Amino acid sequence: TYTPVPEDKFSFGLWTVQYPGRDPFGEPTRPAMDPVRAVEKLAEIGAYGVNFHDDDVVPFGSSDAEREKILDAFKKSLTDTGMVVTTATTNLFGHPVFKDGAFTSNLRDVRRFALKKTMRNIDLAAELGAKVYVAWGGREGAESQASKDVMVALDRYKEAFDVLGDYVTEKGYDLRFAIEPKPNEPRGDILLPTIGHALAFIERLERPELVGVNPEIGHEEMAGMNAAAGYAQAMWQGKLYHIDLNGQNGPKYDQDLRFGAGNVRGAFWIVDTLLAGGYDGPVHFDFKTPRTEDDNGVWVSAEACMRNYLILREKAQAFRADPEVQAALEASHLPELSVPTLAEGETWQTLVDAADPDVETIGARGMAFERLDQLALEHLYGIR
Ligand code: 3MF
Ligand code: MG
Ligand code: MG
Ligand code: MG
Repeated sequence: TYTPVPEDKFSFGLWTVQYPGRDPFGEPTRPAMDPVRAVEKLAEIGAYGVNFHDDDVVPFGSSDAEREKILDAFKKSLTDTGMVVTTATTNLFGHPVFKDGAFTSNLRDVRRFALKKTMRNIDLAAELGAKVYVAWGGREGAESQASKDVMVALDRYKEAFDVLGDYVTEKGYDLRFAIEPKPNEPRGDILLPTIGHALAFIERLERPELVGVNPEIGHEEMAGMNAAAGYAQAMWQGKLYHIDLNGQNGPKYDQDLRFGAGNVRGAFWIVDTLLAGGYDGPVHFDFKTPRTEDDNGVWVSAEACMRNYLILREKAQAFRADPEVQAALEASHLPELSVPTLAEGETWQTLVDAADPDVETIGARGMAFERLDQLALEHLYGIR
């Protein structure tokens, strides 16, 4: 049991298993991993799809001939394994040219180059059948306030998504964008730091229907946010185009633990929220195996992401199916929240004219949320 099947739609960023363990304080502890090996091993452990940055597959600066050769081998590995390319993205943060950002760099040449680099990889993404193009604003931000005019930078950010929207539309690609918010790291502050900032920004674009969000659990927790609540709002707005699942222990550096590690309770509610909202996109993992591990540890960690999702899915389903939970939901008046505040035909005038409820009695009555939450914890702790 807890064995992934294709219907689970588990996918991984190539960069997750390729991460060699380099951090700001130390050299890599694992050798570089060829993308072909990453695809083959991911297929072997039961993943359904992959997602990649252009540079994960074709090193930055490769000649056209090198690029073609590498891509041939990569495409062959996809065909041989039956792995789906669910998503693709652009590395707009690695090369020093992007040290002040890409779409919002103060340097116009950099912004133009960033768009060109993105469009080139969009062509590949479309060719390989990806349906979502992720955009994490890696270095779109600043360390100091005067160095970035945020309002003007947002103009340039909007301009970039408007150009990319024109591009996919005019090329006839069946591709939507998903903005990935993050509060900080590698910049001191990053533009579009949370799900809410991104959702508000999207509404200012020329083609808002083409753009949604790709929230990462760890990024939201770095900002002290409740990731499950953010996922729920994104679904409510029809904008949860993709997800980055991983683990994080509260506001600190971007830990990228395997999914299910870190804030376990938060992970349970993420799965419950995705099931309740009917999310049917790829169940995608963006984690990093700690640099203490060798190659074997990488695959232990990758497999555990899927296993933990399946375990938590079973627990969330059992929680919802438990008659005691259903009674507790009832006792906590959850069904009543679904009833519109005004009845059919009522207006504000009805409320103005209405008699006040018995506020003392209502105020004295408990909501029974502790019982409900304890039931959830007991399902999670595995005693129910
Ligand atoms: C960084 C990230 C990124 C994005 C990726 C997809 C390297 O914290 O989460 O992973 O997920 O760039 O756009
Ligand atoms: Mg991340
Ligand atoms: Mg992260
Ligand atoms: Mg991510």
